[in-house]
Amino acid sequence: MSAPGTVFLVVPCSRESGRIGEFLPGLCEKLDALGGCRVLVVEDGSGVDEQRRMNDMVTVLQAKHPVLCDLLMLQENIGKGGAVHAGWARHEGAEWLAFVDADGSITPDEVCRLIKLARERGTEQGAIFATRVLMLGRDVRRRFFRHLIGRVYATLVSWLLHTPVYDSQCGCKLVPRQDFARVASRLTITGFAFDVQLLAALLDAGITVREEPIDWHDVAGGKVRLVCDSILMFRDVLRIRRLRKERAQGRQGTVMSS
Ligand SMILES: Nc1nc2c(ncn2[C@@H]2O[C@H](COP(=O)(O)OP(=O)(O)O)[C@@H](O)[C@H]2O)c(=O)[nH]1
Ligand SMILES: [Mg+2]
Repeated sequence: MSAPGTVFLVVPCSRESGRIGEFLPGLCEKLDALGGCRVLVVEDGSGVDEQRRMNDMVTVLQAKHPVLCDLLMLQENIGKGGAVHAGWARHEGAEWLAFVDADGSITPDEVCRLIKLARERGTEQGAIFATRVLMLGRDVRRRFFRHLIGRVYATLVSWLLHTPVYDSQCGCKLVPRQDFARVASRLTITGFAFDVQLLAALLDAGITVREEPIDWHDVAGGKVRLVCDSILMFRDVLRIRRLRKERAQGRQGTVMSS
């Protein structure tokens, strides 16, 4: 699948058999029609029963949708970031690596729109990060408290990493595979802050990242625990900042000693 514009789209899933049924069939239908895409659902450590339900669902859909790969089942829970990275490692030679959340907060039509945009721009224009901006012409429906926490987090990320990103956490991103390959060995965060590290690593490697406003609606049943996961994500941002500083100092040392 190495033709220009091909997309390998991972759907990370943790106990999603209840929600993904509303999203995956429509996504597969749209992407089959669009062409040049593969979809890989990654399920890690949600237990035997849940994995069987997911596997049954994927098997049934595969009969109708060539776009859908076999379910990737991992026994241990490795976090959203770990699941995306594990999925991307099976990229089948696609030009673009992408992920989208399983809950349908971003509709299949919006996923298609982003893929078309990536194809129009080409990989030379770098990665595309979806972003939730309440603005004319876009339909963003979020619960007030979630929106608030999201804005605080995004602002902290911008300050701490000196990176004017509006929304690092939105659940759909597309990255040229060649660009990802350049930074993959630096990506150590496997939890919900993995996208922040991906962003920082791409920018540090001189790769362009563009944010693209999308339509979004909150879907009930989210797995992010607002207090506990926010603390973990904040800790991870501090870790990313420290690793970045150490790398920059290391680079300076190399330049000075040469
Ligand atoms: N594979 C995997 N996916 C995860 C994990 N944690 C969250 N996800 C997925 O990440 C996506 C975003 O999570 P979600 O619960 O919608 O986040 P929220 O809406 O912000 O609470 C969903 O597709 C989840 O199933 C995990 O540990 N492993
Ligand atoms: Mg969600």
